Amino acid sequence: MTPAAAGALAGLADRHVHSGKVRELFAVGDDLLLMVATDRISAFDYVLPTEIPDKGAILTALSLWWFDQLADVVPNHVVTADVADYPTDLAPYADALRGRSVLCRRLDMVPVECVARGYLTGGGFTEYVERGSVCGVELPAGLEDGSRLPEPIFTPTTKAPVGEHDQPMDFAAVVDEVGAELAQRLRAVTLDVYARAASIAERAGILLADTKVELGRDSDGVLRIGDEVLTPDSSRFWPADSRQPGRQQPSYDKQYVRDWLLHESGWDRSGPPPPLPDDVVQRTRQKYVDAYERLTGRDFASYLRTG
Ligand code: PZK
Repeated sequence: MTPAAAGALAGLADRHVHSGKVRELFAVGDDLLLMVATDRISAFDYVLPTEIPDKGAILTALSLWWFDQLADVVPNHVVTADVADYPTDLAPYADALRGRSVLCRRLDMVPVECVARGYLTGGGFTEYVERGSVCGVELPAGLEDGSRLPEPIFTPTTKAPVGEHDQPMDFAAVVDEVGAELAQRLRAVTLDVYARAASIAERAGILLADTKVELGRDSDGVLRIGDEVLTPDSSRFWPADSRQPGRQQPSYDKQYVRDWLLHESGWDRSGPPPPLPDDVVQRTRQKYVDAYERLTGRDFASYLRTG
């Protein structure tokens, strides 16, 4: 976001309801929310001091495209992403919101982070090494970091407050939290979303290692998918042609950032990270554009022009 665009949003401060590391949420009347994706990027649990131009718009475009692809699997919270259709009191902010925001129904969110994994890595791999299972799902011996799982699994976590880490839950803990009927629906929907998305991504030469979805109920009690879906911020994408089980797979989007921070910047990880050099910014921006274009088959420049 340009400083002017960020400044323009200051007028929405009194309706601000939630800040994520890279997104902001505002109330629009009693029944709607406005989600705004910024150009901020996080790495190693820090929000970096440098933004990635267009990142918010790219991830918004990708998430909207996925919502369409998933519409017959699960309904979603989107009302409109066309700023011309936003309530008139948002008109002063149209330029700051265009392309990077979604007007959505306010849902009663389920207090469980719903994760599906088709490959073992990250916290799931750590848990497997320690206990032979992930979220109570027993797995065969001998799996490595990056192994494909025999079948995709549901690995829910608690929703930790900002700054804390989500904790794995087993299925019984989900039942305790939301009841048996909803727990079963959460698992089924999450695995259905994963299966549909993994098959679409595979056609684009991208492996979907795992994905996190946020579900909630609308005022009629209908379960809908909220937040953003299947972006590199909520999912792990790996290039299908270079997976090497037995080591951590390079991140599709953030690898240049991580490599520069760890090996070139001189940062010692004891405090906030330094600003990114422009070549790292530009190469990272291009990774987000590539992911959008490979997955959707659409041209990002034309999304910027026409929405
Ligand atoms: C909701 N978040 C996460 C945190 C963000 C988003 N449709 C909805 N109804 C009710 N609550 C939420 C949503 C959505 N989406 C999402 N927290 C609450 C979050 C910070 C910034 F943009």
